[in-house]
Amino acid sequence: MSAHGRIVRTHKAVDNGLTKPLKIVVTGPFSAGKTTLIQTISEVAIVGTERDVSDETSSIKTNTTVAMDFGRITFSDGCSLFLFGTPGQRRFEMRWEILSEGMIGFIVLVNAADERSADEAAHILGTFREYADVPYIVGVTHLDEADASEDEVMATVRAALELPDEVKTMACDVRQREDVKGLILETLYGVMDRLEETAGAHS
Ligand SMILES: Nc1nc2c(ncn2[C@@H]2O[C@H](COP(=O)(O)OP(=O)(O)O)[C@@H](O)[C@H]2O)c(=O)[nH]1
Ligand SMILES: [Mg+2]
Repeated sequence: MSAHGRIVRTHKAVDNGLTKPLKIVVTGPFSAGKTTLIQTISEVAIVGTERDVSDETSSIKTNTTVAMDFGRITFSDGCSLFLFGTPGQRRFEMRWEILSEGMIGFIVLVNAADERSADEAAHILGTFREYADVPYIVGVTHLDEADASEDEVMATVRAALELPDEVKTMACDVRQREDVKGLILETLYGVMDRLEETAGAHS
């Protein structure tokens, strides 16, 4: 089915009773691109709080997100998609569960140029899968800065995250709007597929 057809179907599903704003969580390790993804696509200001970090990560980046990032996309029929970005570091893990409440799906970002990123993402993915059995996709960022080829990086990420075949990995640069749209649409397609499977199982 065409992308447009699928989006229309998404809206129909919303009309059929999902009246609450739809929520997608964006997670992943430090510097994977969570905040950037939300800034690239969102129509409202980010409410995440940036503060200097004094630990060993400060040499990588001078700021880190200590509170969640928030974004919103409103579709033409007025229905909204809320995006919540998690703070990446493990010491904020207790907030993840609160953020993930009611999510319809989530996006895990992995930084291809940081060798620790995939293992850290595997830990985060494991934690999120315990919170809720919802569809998710994996976006691989910073491929332009990676030493290995895209194919190699993708294979490494799939292995590190032990992804089942049905879970998609997408190469993306979250500074690019089209890439972010692609990630969000894939996440929504996953949600639609799951709804169909569930409907099929009950009929
Ligand atoms: N070169 C490159 N930089 C990227 C890419 N994606 C994100 N960035 C940059 O990586 C930095 C960290 O991103 P940020 O959104 O703060 O990461 P977060 O810690 O996951 O929120 C920012 O300066 C982004 O502009 C990418 O694909 N390539
Ligand atoms: Mg951030």
